[in-house]
Amino acid sequence: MERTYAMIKPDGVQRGLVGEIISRFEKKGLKIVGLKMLQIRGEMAETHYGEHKGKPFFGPLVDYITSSPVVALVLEGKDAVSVAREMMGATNPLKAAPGTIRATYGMDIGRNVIHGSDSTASAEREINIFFKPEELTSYKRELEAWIYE
Ligand code: DAT
Ligand code: MG
Repeated sequence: MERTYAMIKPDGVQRGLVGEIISRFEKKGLKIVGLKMLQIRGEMAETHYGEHKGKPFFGPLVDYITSSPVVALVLEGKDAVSVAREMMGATNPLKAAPGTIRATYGMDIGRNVIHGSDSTASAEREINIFFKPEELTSYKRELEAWIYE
């Protein structure tokens, strides 16, 4: 089983999409093992988006992600990183596949509603930025046999 980091961005929270988005992950069969709302501040934003430092959209990206609370999630499942990314769709909502979260709810690359780790290495790094080990849970779901063969 793999873990990934997902985050409903400030626009998703402000627009009242938290429940709908979390519901999609639950219905898919991904297991929620970490969940909290937080306000991202300067240094945390720069650490999270460090790979984009120096790019023209970095400043606006940090302003956006720190502008209002986010909802942070750790999701567990078989190939959770790619499963969650597929559910989110391409970075630009206008290019995202129909039915994906970004295609369904987004209109602008700078307001694309959700973040998802792009690899298992990123997932581990990002989970550690936003969660302390004791904030993550480990539990058995009785319906596991109805989700996985
Ligand atoms: P993703 O969020 O799909 O992993 P990314 O890591 O390349 O995409 O970029 C992080 C965020 O930065 C992305 O969700 C939206 C913003 N962004 C990326 N490329 C951009 C661009 N060309 N113009 C404006 N914002 C951009
Ligand atoms: Mg990325």
